Amino acid sequence: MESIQPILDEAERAIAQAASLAELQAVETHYLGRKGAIGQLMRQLGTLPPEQRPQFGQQVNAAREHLERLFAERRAALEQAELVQRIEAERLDITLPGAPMRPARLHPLTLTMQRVKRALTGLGFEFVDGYDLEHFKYNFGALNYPDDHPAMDEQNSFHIAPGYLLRTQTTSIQGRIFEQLQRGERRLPIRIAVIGRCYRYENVDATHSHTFHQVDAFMVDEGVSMAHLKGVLTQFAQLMFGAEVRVRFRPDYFPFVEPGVDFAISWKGGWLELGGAGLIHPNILERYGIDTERYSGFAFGLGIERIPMLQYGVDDLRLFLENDLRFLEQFPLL
Ligand code: FA5
Repeated sequence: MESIQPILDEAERAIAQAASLAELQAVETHYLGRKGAIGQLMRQLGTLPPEQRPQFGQQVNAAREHLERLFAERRAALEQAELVQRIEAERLDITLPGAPMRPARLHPLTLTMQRVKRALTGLGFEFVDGYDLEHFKYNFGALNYPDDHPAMDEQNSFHIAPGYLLRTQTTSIQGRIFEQLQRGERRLPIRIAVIGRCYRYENVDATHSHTFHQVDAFMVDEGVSMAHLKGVLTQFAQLMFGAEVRVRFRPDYFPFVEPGVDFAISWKGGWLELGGAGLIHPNILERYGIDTERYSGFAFGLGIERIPMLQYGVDDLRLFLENDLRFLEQFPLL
């Protein structure tokens, strides 16, 4: 018992001081392992006189069981402590704010085009998709441009391949629609509109860009006159700019209309040109087999960029193309 008690005392201290499961494991190996202190005591058994052996054996076994219990208790306590620690370390604070969601907004040109579409749809026009990459024949040929007409130089264009260019005007939809009429895919009367990008090889400045947007609309029916054109554009202007707005039409020339006008709205004491308009040239209607004794049509084409420039007081059209967030973030959230 004299040789056992000091080992027991020492082991109890070591167990109590073990601060982690790994440490406890090392202590356990030291005392209870195959070459441990208790094992060594057992090996002393053979050196004792036979009459002392049973008692010594019992005492060593009792010491081992005592230590085994202490180890089990300490292990349970350490496991519990480590669990608590891990739960604490992995704790989620569900009151923390989430990752910020950046609310979206529409580009000012998109907002404007949505409004234009709504206004013209309300006035009875059907929007169709045109083509950014267009045949020369639709962009110019179908629109009554004579082969050597200087207008084709005026609208310096981006030629992509022989016979193809980036459309310079959304008016290029007309020939396609008239062909659909000829093929019997549509029937008169028609009221068609198209909105989208146009491209011109042009010097860029505060009001002109190589890439910009237009909306075109045209109508063919019996007895369509300039009065209808003026009525539609007046209503359109009021829907877009408010009931107070006034409209102005002045004679202008485009090969595809006769008579042709330019169209302006009153703005801050002056007039602001939005685009061109007129009655569809009879040459075009006849070319597509439409009886001009019976039918006539009007057409207009307007630049889109001007509209948000007015409404938001933007003085440089290039801002719409540059996608500078400091500019775009000033527009309303969705
Ligand atoms: C036309 O493009 C004709 N197709 C309009 C038309 C249609 C007339 C139907 C008659 C019947 P114009 O080249 O003037 O016309 O352009 C119309 C509008 O597009 C201009 O008033 C302007 O607002 C806008 N626009 C033209 N070029 C540019 C440009 N480089 N940058 C920004 N806007 C432009």
